Amino acid sequence: MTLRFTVSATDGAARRGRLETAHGAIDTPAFMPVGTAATVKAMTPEAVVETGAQIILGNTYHLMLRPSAERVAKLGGLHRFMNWPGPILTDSGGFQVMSLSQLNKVSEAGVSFQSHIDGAKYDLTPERSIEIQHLLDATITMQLDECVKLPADDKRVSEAMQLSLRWAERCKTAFKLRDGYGLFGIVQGGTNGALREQSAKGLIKTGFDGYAVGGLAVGETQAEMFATLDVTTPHLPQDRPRYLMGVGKPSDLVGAVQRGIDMFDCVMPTRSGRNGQAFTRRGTINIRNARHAEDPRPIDEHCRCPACRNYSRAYVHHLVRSDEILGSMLMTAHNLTYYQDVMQGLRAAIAEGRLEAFAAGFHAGEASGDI
Ligand code: PRF
Ligand code: ZN
Repeated sequence: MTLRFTVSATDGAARRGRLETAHGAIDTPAFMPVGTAATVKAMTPEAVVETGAQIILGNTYHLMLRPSAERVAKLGGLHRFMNWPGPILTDSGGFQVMSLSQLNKVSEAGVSFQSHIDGAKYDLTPERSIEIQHLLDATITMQLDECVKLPADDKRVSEAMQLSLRWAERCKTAFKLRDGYGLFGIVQGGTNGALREQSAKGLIKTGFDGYAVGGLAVGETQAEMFATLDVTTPHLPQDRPRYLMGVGKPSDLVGAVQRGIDMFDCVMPTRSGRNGQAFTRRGTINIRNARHAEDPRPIDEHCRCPACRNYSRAYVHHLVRSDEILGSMLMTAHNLTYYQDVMQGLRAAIAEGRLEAFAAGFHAGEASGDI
């Protein structure tokens, strides 16, 4: 195996593990901040490290358009380009093409689309996606897949899942084995258990270093997402990491870890932070709300982040309302720190066999409301 993954403890379906890569180790369950355009928005890499993050996510789609994979390679790869020496997982591009590009067309060969920046035409095949991720020097490369928005009928979901399986095999063939680097397959199949099982089995036959669950958090409820995980993770190998793509809010992370997920990424803490939403141990608050205008307390009394150690809600309220850059910086640092602390809490709880009590305490805290 090119990526070493060891599970040190389990609690129900949940796992406490460690993934060792060419760029460093990742304690799991892990949350990956999103660094779409070679930056975790509003954060220096040093500030990202300070939150506790051990791996970040980058995007094939954005980087192929600007500044181009070839330019990043010329400048020493993504790690050196953005000064993040740690592990980087890159998404393969297909999902972002569907959500961001103007005209796009999926065929057996791959996906063709027009850039959302200047309208220029591109073709993204499984082979080109892998080549781009190699040029970026991604620690973990994702297969190209097709993700269907829900609700959708089984026929549509099944066709996308089968196409993703054929692309998975082409990605595996194109992927160059290197020590400490890995390639993940992506399970598709919507909320249909039979399709999820078929997808997982097909991917396992091809063989990957890790298995992602894609096609969720695309319009279904949390209950439907959890039910889908319940019928998916049992079909995945115990000794390989499992990654739930594009998820989620804190309660999604807790529930998915309880169902055997090891890795997550989501724009929520960064994007909604810039927008004024702060995650706290007592649920979410909107710092733009007038009730914070003269509040001398920090966003979260129990938070170790620089925003909560040094600044009042009143000040962050003023910054965010005034569209000041520092408002985005402090809100992002806070939210990412909160997410990392939830993950740390989950890891400790699994190791000590008290995940159920941890989850109960988490939900009680969220429900208690801001005071
Ligand atoms: N596939 C890929 N990236 C993704 C997803 C997917 O299904 C999702 C779905 N939540 C987020 N990001 N390649
Ligand atoms: Zn904080």
